[in-house]
Amino acid sequence: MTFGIEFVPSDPVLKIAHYAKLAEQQGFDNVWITDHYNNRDVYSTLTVLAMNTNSIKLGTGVTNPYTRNAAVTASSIGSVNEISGGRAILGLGPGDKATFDAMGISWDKPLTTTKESIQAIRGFLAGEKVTQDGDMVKFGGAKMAFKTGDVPIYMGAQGPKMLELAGEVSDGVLINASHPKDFEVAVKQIAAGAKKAGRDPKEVDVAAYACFSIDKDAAKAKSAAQIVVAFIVAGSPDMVLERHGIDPAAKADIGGAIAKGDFGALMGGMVTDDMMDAFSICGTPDDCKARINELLDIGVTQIVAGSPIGPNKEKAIKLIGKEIIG
Ligand code: F42
Repeated sequence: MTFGIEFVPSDPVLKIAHYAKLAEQQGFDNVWITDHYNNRDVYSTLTVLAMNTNSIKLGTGVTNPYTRNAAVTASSIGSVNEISGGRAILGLGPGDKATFDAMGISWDKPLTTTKESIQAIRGFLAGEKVTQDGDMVKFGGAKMAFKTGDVPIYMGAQGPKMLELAGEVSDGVLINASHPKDFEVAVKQIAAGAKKAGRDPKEVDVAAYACFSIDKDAAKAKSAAQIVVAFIVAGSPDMVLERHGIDPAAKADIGGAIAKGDFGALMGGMVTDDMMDAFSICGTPDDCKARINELLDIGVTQIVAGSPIGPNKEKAIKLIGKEIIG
């Protein structure tokens, strides 16, 4: 098993570098930086992290093929790979529709676009001249002018077809989920894709990209994660809520409270314990360890501590290092 940590560059980059350095010292294997146009730029952030760390792997968690052309992505991640001495990982997903609407970008054929972009990026990273006439991604003989080195490609995926594609073509998959029930389903879909492509499913690193909150005081850990869980519930497909025995009607209530900024209602009972259990790894080190062990038994191979990590990020990173990784 490996351990990753996610940072959203809504914080200044030097602050993230401080946390990433601490995470490296505490034994984390990977740091993942999210990509949204309205935060600090993912590649600038990864570059600063590369200059401030020595061994931790550095990934986009995740970028997308709509705001950045596949050749530009290959050049950017190849640069991070060179600067970091071969520590880069490319995490790529189809992106977030709401963000693209705001940017005036139409979100057509996300699965096809992801698949064809990965095909092109693999070509660029291998130093090939890429000529491609896909449905969504086309190149007329483009080639990197420097050696990027080999960079593993991970996919951000939740849906059945995306997970199957990840099994077919990716080195790993970052799944926004925290509960064994979701991974039971996901692992089967990844394995089906791997089988289709004649691969051993074990070649695919299955990462639980989880809402994570740890503290010696379970109540503090819970209150730090409640708002994140509210957003997850509001954005989850009905099928996923039903899988966890949560009434899909709760989605509209929670979405409404988020829209009104009524955090009092969210924290005061609207986000139930069942929702916390379904959509976060949360509590004392022992609580978190118990959930992690359940996930490992099902086939998860990387645990990514995602937002909020804990009520106090620095303490939480040290606690994970000492009580869970160590
Ligand atoms: N998105 C960001 O924008 N930034 C981030 O930093 C980010 C981080 C992140 C980390 C982990 C993670 O798992 C996801 C993350 N995401 C982030 C979101 C990510 O980019 C994707 O939005 C998300 O993972 C995709 O969700 P999904 O797997 O449910 O895929 C969607 C597109 C879906 O609908 N999938 C369907 C499925 O079954 O898997 C397939 C739909 C399909 O087949 N579409 C056809 C096609 O070709 O695309 C077209 C069908 C037609 O007829 O039009």
